[in-house]
Amino acid sequence: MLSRALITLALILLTTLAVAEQAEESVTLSIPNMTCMSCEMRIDQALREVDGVVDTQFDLDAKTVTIQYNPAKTSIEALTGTTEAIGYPATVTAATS
Ligand SMILES: [Cu+2]
Repeated sequence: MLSRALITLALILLTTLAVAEQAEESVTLSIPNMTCMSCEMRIDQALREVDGVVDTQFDLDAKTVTIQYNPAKTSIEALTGTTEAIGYPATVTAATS
């Protein structure tokens, strides 16, 4: 039956899209130049302007930020590039998918 095959295909497609939509990854960046609250705010603002960034959690004492992002829209390279562009070079300390 053609219609049954089409429905099956549509379901597979929808499931794939739903999974892709929800897939989030997280990366923790070490940012040695981040020394105070205004550094943190500057970096947070820049990161949140990146399409695909879902959330950020800063640890000022550890000088790290953990970023939840959608890997379909952005990448670790784009995120470190963003912080570096405003004067805060970053290195990856942990990444999960
Ligand atoms: Cu500062």
